[in-house]
Amino acid sequence: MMITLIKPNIGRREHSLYVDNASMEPLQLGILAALTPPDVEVVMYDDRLEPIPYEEKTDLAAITVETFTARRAYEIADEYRRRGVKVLMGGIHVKLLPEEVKAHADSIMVGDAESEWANMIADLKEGCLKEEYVCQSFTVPQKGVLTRRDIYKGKKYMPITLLQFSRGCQYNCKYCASSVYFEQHHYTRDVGEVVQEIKSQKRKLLFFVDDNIVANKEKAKELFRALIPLKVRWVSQGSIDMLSDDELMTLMVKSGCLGLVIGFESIRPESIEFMHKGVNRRYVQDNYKEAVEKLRRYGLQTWAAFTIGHDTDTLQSIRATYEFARRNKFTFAAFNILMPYPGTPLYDELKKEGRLLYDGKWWLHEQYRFNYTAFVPKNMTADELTEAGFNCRRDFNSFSSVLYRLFEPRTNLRNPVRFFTYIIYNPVFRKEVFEKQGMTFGCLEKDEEERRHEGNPDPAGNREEAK
Ligand code: B12
Ligand code: SF4
Repeated sequence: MMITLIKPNIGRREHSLYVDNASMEPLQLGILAALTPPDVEVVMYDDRLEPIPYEEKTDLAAITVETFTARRAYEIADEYRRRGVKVLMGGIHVKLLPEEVKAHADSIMVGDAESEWANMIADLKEGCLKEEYVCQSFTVPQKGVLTRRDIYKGKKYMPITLLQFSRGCQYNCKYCASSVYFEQHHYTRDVGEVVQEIKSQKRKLLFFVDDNIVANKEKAKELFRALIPLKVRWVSQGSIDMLSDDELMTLMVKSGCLGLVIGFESIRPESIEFMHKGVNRRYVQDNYKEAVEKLRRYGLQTWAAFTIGHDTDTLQSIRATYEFARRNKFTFAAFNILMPYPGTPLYDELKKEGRLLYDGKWWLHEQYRFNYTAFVPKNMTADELTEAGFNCRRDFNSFSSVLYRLFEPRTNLRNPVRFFTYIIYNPVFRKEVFEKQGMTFGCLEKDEEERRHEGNPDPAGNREEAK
């Protein structure tokens, strides 16, 4: 028996599927492979990097679905089903909108797969796959499951190992899909198992893809203590309230942390209140002066994440956000347009107020494009917000800004590793600003047809076209 695991792309850029130059290994598929009994063969195809060989014989196509990849995931699912192959879908979007996904799948799995994957395989073997598997969340996730990384071999991924220490987050920022998925819970893995997972592979550069690695500060300290002897370097995501705990920060740095994605979200206290981001309340008061100073003192290279388009934002305040990020010489920054992800309080609120665009289902709409505004903002038009977001990204990643931000002695110029991290990744993200803007969701049937007939087109060729 064989299972084909699929990671869908977002969509198309001009006439070819977008090729992501900076793709990372899809952790969820490595976990699904690890959960699969040895008598079942597993192959994995990553639609971001390679064509999907629909003609290859398989017993099940198991597809991971996020909201922004849903349209493409459905195209892939429909093609497999047209060929008589059974399709199973799982992932965040499945939990957010199970009924929508069901229309494209023989079976769906709702929630973290660990509790139901083996049952599903037993049913598949018996030929009685259920329409729906509802998983239970374990207080200790991924217990006894060592990610199978052999499925990534031979694919052009970034040389960084993805793993998790924890899942979820207890906060409830109004726009956050993860908060809905995990029902405002935070679960931590067994530290010994995390150490074992790190030792089971060769890389020293790690990405903990936790929603918030410091959501439980005492558990995080336990992890950081265990990381110190491993001499690894790592990055992750964390909420800004970590800065209130000096012991935590000292251990974090000692354990090899290079930097974190931190949700600054807004420089306006009223916007922080509007989005229910209580963890930022204290830090926004002095315009993050204390926070930025502390991050520099600890020598962390920060990826500052902002969301723009809140009812309290104006075009001027959005521009001021960009200026704040440049002035503070953040290593990287994201200026994400506020997105109404289904299932979030933000989505429900905008729906109630009749402010959703694209029939309320931007992720399926033919006219919707990546990084476009999907709702009617209060103090500007949707187009103005889209343009303001693009301008922030373009200007923050401009050559003059990259040069200006480099000269931060305690972070970007702290040592050769920091310097190279800065110098290598800033151009990658600059390129992404232009390549991703306006990308369609999904792939036209015509393109799919072309890809099938072309056999195995060289992804580098597509990349040339996408420039
Ligand atoms: C790491 C990460 C990234 C990485 C990608 C890493 C990679 N491998 O490519 C980076 C930083 C590049 C990234 C980018 C983006 N991301 Co991101 N990302 C994450 C993060 C933090 C972790 C994902 C992960 O690996 N989780 C670990 C695995 C093990 O968990 P899992 O996927 O949930 O899988 C479990 C279950 O869902 C289930 N399951 C999953 N798939 C399947 C499939 C089947 C068949 C079955 C049965 C079960 C199953 O079982 C798994 C094991 O328990 C999530 C947050 C989150 N908690 O998911 C956001 C998240 C997925 N990202 C999000 C977003 C919005 C984005 C961006 C669009 C942001 C932007 N504006 O640019 C971009 C787009 C990416 C792109 N393709 O260009 C949102 C998506 C919201 C949504 N509703 O879809 C999330 C949920 C964050 C959030 N707080 O809302 N991201
Ligand atoms: S702190 Fe981050 S992960 Fe937690 S709910 Fe808010 S946005 Fe989501």
